[in-house]
Amino acid sequence: MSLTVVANRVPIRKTDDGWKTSVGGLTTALLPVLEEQGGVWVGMGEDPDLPECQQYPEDDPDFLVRRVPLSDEELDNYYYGMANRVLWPVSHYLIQHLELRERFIDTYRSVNERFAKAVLDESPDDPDEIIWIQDYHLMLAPRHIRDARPDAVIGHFWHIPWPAMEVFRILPWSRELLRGMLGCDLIGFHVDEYVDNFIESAEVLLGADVTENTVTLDGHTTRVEAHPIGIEVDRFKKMAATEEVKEKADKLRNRLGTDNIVIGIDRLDYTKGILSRLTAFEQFLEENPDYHGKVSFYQIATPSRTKVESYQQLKREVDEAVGRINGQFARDNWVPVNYRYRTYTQFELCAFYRAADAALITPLRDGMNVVTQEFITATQNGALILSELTGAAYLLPEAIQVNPYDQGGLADAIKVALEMPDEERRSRLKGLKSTVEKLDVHKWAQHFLDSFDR
Ligand code: GDG
Repeated sequence: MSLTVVANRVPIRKTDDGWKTSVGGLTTALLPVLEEQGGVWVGMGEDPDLPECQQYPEDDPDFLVRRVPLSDEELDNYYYGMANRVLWPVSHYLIQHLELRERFIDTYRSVNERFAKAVLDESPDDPDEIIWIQDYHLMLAPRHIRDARPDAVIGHFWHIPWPAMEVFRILPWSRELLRGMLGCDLIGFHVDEYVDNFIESAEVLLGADVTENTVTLDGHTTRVEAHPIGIEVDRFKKMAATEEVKEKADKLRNRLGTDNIVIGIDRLDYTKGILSRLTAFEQFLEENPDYHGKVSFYQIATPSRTKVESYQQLKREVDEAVGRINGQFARDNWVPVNYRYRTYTQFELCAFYRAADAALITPLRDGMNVVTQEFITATQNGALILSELTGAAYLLPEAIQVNPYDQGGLADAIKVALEMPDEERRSRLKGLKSTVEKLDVHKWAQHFLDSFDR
């Protein structure tokens, strides 16, 4: 078998020492397969220095990186437009952020066609070849590939939620998008809820024949399965146990100087529930004066999609909320909310995970949320407060589960987490760690690829 990966981005970036692979869950999972079996990675590649075809590694190549060049205007309409202003909000049930524009779908169509052409140009027409497409940027590409190469083996993994059929059908192009996806042989989602939503969408909107996990349209059958993604457990475990991380964690605790530390780590994205988390923390402080001076909330928000207006607006709202809470409650040396709008290294993130008594992970919707798994792996005795509207919640019943829209419930959960008896923390964490070990990202990739044989 050889593999063609098709993703929005390419997995390499330029450094002073030449091209290097980038760090990230997907890259980590797929590169070992490409290195071992060879293949191609097709992606948009924003770096203008990247040639259209780049062998990697340069001196002794394992695989080819094929760049699909996009103009600024195409990037605006396909990526910032259709992907981030249409498919992202609708899939997370946040339709107040939806912006429907003809130019978004027009460009999305032509860019998807271009990706499909790059795949057809570079990947061998061979029955052992697997073409594995990633995520919501590329819903139409499978159909183009199927039309040109009826015997191709095509898979797709969808990293975000698939919404309820009644929400998906809001999109004027819902049927066309579904038909595009049904060019695949196999489609993976994180959990059964999204599988069921997808199958219902195909049945109701296209009149496809469906079973519990297949969809047949125009004589072609697509299998639809849950494949929950994991993290690189061993690497995270080792990193969390290093002296460097321990020292950083101790330093952070000393610097904050409070008995209790609660953390939040997210891209600054309206799906992550950062604002409602902050107001819940504010309510917790109002209701629990005993905790004044004794608890710090440390929120890291990594800059993301900064060109999109709703992300700029969210940044202003979060800044305001942090200012309001600190303005009302800070005293002497105590700052209740420590907010950092910047990117950290994974080492630094690991130190935050280790330093925390509790993590507040409360997205309004999230396909999986792997920060949860990173926290569980790195922490020694932390408590986890987790939104029930994440894919992770289905897999992690030992977390303190909350409805992120319930501010009072969230405020109560913070108290429960901080006051949880040691023994209960340990026992919950044992269950959480055991699940995360099984979800390892290498197993995820292998399991998805093996599924083509079944
Ligand atoms: C999508 C789906 C699904 C964050 N800040 C920094 C940083 N991060 C890393 C985290 C984590 C990753 O980014 C975020 O992953 P999530 O899963 O939480 O969320 P999305 O980015 O929305 O990912 C999601 C995922 O795809 C996988 O299928 O779980 O549901 O939305 O790994 O650690 N990493 C570094 N510096 C930062 O400042 N190095």
